[in-house]
Amino acid sequence: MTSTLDVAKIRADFPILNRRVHDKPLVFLDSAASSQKPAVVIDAMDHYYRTSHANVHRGVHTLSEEATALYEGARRRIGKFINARSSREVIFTRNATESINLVAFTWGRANLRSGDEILLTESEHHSNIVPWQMLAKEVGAIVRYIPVDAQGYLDTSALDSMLTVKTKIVGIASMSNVLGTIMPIEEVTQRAHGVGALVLIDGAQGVPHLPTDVQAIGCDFLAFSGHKMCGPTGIGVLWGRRELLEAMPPFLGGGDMIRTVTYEGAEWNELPWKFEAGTPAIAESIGLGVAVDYLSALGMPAVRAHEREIIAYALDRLAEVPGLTLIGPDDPDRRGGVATFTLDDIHPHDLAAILDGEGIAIRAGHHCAMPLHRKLGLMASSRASFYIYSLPEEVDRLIEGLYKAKSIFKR
Ligand code: 7TS
Repeated sequence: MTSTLDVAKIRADFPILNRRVHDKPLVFLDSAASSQKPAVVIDAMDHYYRTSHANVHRGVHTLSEEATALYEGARRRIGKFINARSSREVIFTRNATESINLVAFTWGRANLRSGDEILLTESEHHSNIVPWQMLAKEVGAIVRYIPVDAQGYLDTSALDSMLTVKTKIVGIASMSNVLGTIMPIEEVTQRAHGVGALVLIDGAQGVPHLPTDVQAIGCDFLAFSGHKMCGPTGIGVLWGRRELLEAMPPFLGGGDMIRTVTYEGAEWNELPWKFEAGTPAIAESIGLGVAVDYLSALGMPAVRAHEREIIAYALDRLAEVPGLTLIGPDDPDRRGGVATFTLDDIHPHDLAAILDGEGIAIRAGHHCAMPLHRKLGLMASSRASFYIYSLPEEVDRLIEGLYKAKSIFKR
């Protein structure tokens, strides 16, 4: 297999990959939950704290100016990474979850009424279900779900009947964290706009792994997390179309998000700060800016090409294992670097524990997609997920681990 990325060189950038777990070289196959971090990101955050830390947007003093320049510089680079028209459209949040909640509780509360419909897919992460359910309960709206078929593809023919003038917003992940399906977000966006609905893309999985261009997609909101794309935890992004963000009320109130305050009331700051109440995650945003530079230098098309190769290899190797049932598409062109499966009747938690003994980290459980698991007739599944540092040899180690689990359980 010839990867389009120099994976050996990339691996040398990630200190944690030298670790041993249970005296075996670590095989980290849980990047869909959170990716590892290259030294440049760790060093940038460390350097910031050692040399330039002060609160942002506050002082006239040198350190505050340096911190503000770093913070706002990161915002600009993140905006370019997703091809935002303006960095004013890039709002820092804690994570994708908070970004989606922000839209549900500001735009949603202001615009949704009793009987309005919120359209999601059956494969959404809880983060793109629960905030909408909470909003729906509050305003009397209805949440509906576009079906996903047995192969893990979205049933776009259902859009004909499900998209109506009642539909006010469509929420869809660009890539499913369980099925791995790369979703037809451009088509869904076009058709949703056809009935006047807005579209929120949950890019928690898509943005780290696929080239993402908000102008090309044509969507209205994009939510993603820094920690799944080589950045730190505690920092996420909401991108939104400027006119929409301008019209939305703020989410949280406090310092930084105001222009003026009197004892009687307040006026809001301009974008993006209107949505950034309180002292933000400064070091984390700087770390995410560096992570975006790191991914941009590799090139997101090359990142995708590498993951396509590794998932194609993983799907081939997994298909050799008797008793293994793959969940999601078997076409690597339509699947990201996520391989979810069950193995005989071995509980995913037992399997994950056996693999951990071999130094292999996978995720077991419902992956925050309980409704999808219930629809598939499963309580839980096992998931191996890949990233820029994943090697075919690691897929081989996984397969060996699966055979070991089978022999322990005499399957
Ligand atoms: N949306 C999708 C599609 C996700 O995969 C996740 C996290 C989220 C939203 C929420 O991201 P957060 O950073 O706000 O927590 N997914 C997973 C996962 O698959 N395993 O752990 C977290």
